[in-house]
Amino acid sequence: MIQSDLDLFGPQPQRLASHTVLLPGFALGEVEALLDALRPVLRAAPWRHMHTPGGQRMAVALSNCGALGWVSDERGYRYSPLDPLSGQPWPALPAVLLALAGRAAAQAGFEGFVPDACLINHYLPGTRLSLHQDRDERDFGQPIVSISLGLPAVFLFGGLQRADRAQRIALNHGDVLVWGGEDRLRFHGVLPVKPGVHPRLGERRINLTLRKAG
Ligand code: MD3
Ligand code: FE
Repeated sequence: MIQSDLDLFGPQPQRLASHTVLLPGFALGEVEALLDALRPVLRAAPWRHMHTPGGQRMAVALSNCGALGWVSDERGYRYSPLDPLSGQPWPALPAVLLALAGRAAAQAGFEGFVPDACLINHYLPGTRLSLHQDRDERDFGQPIVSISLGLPAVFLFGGLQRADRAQRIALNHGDVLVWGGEDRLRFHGVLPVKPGVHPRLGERRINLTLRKAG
């Protein structure tokens, strides 16, 4: 078969670990619908920098939508039904996000994924996210679906121990990553975003993570 025949089907899913699948460009056809859905979410729940329990201002700005949103303050990390800025419930999870997450999860082998939380991260050039585990969700048996938009990033995909050697994986505009099972508690992070201007999003990277938190 010649190369152009393969390209007709686009890049293929890549299994990065036993229960981690990268779906290159999976969200590309829905970028405009996603951005349209995010606009009112971010109007109601604007970007903010939270502080770690230790008092450090986080470099990543964030917001949330869905029944639960991830928050951090001097009392700790947790999911909350209310936006601490407005005192109101977080904006609802847009249907386009819910549907995309369900299709991506199914493609990666997790049928029936119904997230109740979407953490929205905002990176300017130079912003990084240090190595951490996601363990504030109730059921680690549920996968997480991540959608990357805007400037590319390199994520660090580590092991179950902080000191385990991390793989470096490029995450580009429109890529979707799904991980669950035994990979759910791997340490991971994002290297400082390189300076650049994305043709659609400008000087930023946005990452959406869909989770079943409650
Ligand atoms: C999970 N966000 O919000 S998502 C987070 O790009 C978070 O904003 C990052 O980590 C971001 O908690 C990364 C993609 C990702 C990559 C590797 C992982 C999630 C992972 C490895 C193990 C578990
Ligand atoms: Fe994380």
